[in-house]
Formats: sequence, structure tokens, C-alpha cells
Amino acid sequence: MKKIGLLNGPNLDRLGKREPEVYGSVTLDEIEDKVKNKAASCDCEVDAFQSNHEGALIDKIHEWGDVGFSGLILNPGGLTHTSVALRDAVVASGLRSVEVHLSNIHAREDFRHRSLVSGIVDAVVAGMGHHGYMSALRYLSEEG
Ligand code: DHK
Repeated sequence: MKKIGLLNGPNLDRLGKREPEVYGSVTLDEIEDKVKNKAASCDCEVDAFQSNHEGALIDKIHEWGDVGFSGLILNPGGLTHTSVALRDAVVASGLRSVEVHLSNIHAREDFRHRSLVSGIVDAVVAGMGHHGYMSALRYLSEEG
């Protein structure tokens, strides 16, 4: 059974209320439930974690790497564009990883076009709303 971490960063706890025209109307609880339910059908188990704090996200990535998780689905929120430390944690964990964004960051403000994470993950999904998380799970469950 593959163990996969589902990590969401700052402000993603506000999904459903936060700019629904950009991020959709599905809440984070609903996304986590959908991913966990899907995991059961592809012989995976998903552990979900959200924090608004960079250090807590980094600690969780280290923990999942140390206990031998198989993969990581991560939406670092705004930290995508700023956090060298988060990027370094993903590399250090050795986890296969997929970066997910609900919105198409390349069709938005210039400062969102650059991701510090994209260069070190296995795959990137952007603009598919909550479906992106499901695609990431499917990829991680079938590859590696
Ligand atoms: C989520 C955020 O919170 C933003 O800061 C990113 C990302 C985009 C998303 O589309 O899921 O720029």
C-alpha cells in the first residue's frame, strides 16, 4: 500500500469562501475527502495536512520522507513563488512529488508565473481546479 502525503499551504484552508471565481467553490475538507476516497480504489492511503506556516509545512515534508511515504502532492499556495526552504525540503525528502495549483498560475499576475518548486518536482498540474489533485494522485499511484 503506497502512502501519499497531501500538503496544502497558506490560505488554502479558506477554499470555498476565498475568491471562488479563481479557486472554485469546493472546500479543502471536500478535496481531502475526494482524494482519500479515490486513494482507497488505487491501493493508496493519503495523509492530508494544511498549514498557514512555512515551518510546519517543512516539518511535515521531512516527517513524511523519514517514515517512507511514496509520494507527495503539494500546493504550496503563495509560498510557491517565494520559498527556497520549502523547495529544499521537497528535494531533501526524496519523495516523488507533484505540484498542484487550482488556478492556472501562468494566466495570472506576473509574480505567479515563477514557481520555485516546479524545477524539482516530477510533475506540475495547474488550472484544473480540484481535479488537479485527483490527477496527481493517479499519477503517483501508477508511477514509481
Ligand atoms: C494558490 C495560492 O494560494 C496562490 O498564492 C498561488 C495557488 C496559486 C493555486 O492556484 O492553487 O499563486
